[in-house]
Parts: sequence; structure tokens; C-alpha cells
Amino acid sequence: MKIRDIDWTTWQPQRRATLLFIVRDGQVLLIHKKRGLGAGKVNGPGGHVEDGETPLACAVREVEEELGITPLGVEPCGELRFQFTDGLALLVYVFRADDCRGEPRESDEAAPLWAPLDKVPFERMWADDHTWFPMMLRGEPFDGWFTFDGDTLLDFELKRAQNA
Ligand code: 8OG
Repeated sequence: MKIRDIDWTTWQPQRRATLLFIVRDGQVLLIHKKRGLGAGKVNGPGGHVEDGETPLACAVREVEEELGITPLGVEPCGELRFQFTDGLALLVYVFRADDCRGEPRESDEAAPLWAPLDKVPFERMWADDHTWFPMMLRGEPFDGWFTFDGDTLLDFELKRAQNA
């Protein structure tokens, strides 16, 4: 399934989720994800947007629930659209923060991991992450479109976001 096979003008996500990356002192705060979609992978903290919740409120809540800290200086930095061959259509809002209150601690969902910016473990992350991570770290707003078959990235397009 190629990006051009999908009519993105009428595409609607069934699920919306968030990711939030705290970037501080040359490191980014990641998690070992213990359950949910992508369990076993390294990722940023995040999860599904609940009814009536804004993406920003969801991103902050998920960091609080998964790591017991409050992110500070949170800014939106990108939107990722995923179409899976099994039919799942997922929109992920990506945020970046430059500090946090508290010390990250392990929960049922996640174990924290500070990674140096030049040693981000992409081989243990979702296959698309290496495409947009540099833009996120540079603070360049981005829009991404991805097709996946299970864990396998089939095709993608990534652009600097307009009007951001
Ligand atoms: O609630 P649950 O933990 O299942 O939510 C899924 C999380 O996984 C959510 O934070 C979004 C995130 N996620 C995907 N796909 C991808 C991806 O391709 N890359 C990254 N980094 N995260 C993803 O669902």
C-alpha cells in the first residue's frame, strides 16, 4: 500500500493518540513501553485521546500517568497519519517539551530512559520514527503520512508543516 493509493482528503482516523518528548540537557526522555500498541518498543510517552479531551491535555496526562512527572514548556510539533493494511487509521499528535517537574519513575505502562540525542535507539523504535525525529529535535513543524503492514513500514511522505 503506497501513500498515493489513499485519498487523504477524505481519510478519517478511527483513533487519535499523542506522543510527547522532553528534550533537556542533550537528552530525550523515552520509555520502554510495557503494554498497548507497540508494547516492547522504545517510544515517547503517550496514548489515546479521550472523548472531549484536547490533544495537548492528553499528552500532558499521559506523561503524568506513565512517568509521574509534569512536562513543562510543551509545544505542538507535528502530526502523523498512519494507515495500516488491516484497516486501522490512526492520527498521532506529537509534542515536545523542554523541561519537567519531578523525577521520572517506572509505572505499569512504562519504564523511563534518557537517551543522548546522538544515540536515540531507532532500531528499537517504530520504523517511521527515524524519519521525523530530527525535525522534532530541531523544532521544525512537520506533517507525515505513513502506511504500515503490522510492524513493517511500507511507504511514507514527510513535509515541513504549512502555516506553523
Ligand atoms: O494507548 P496506546 O499505548 O496503545 O497508544 C499507542 C501509542 O503508540 C500512542 O502513544 C501512539 C504511539 N504510536 C503509534 N504508532 C507509532 C509510531 O509509528 N511511532 C511512534 N513513535 N509512536 C507510535 O500508535
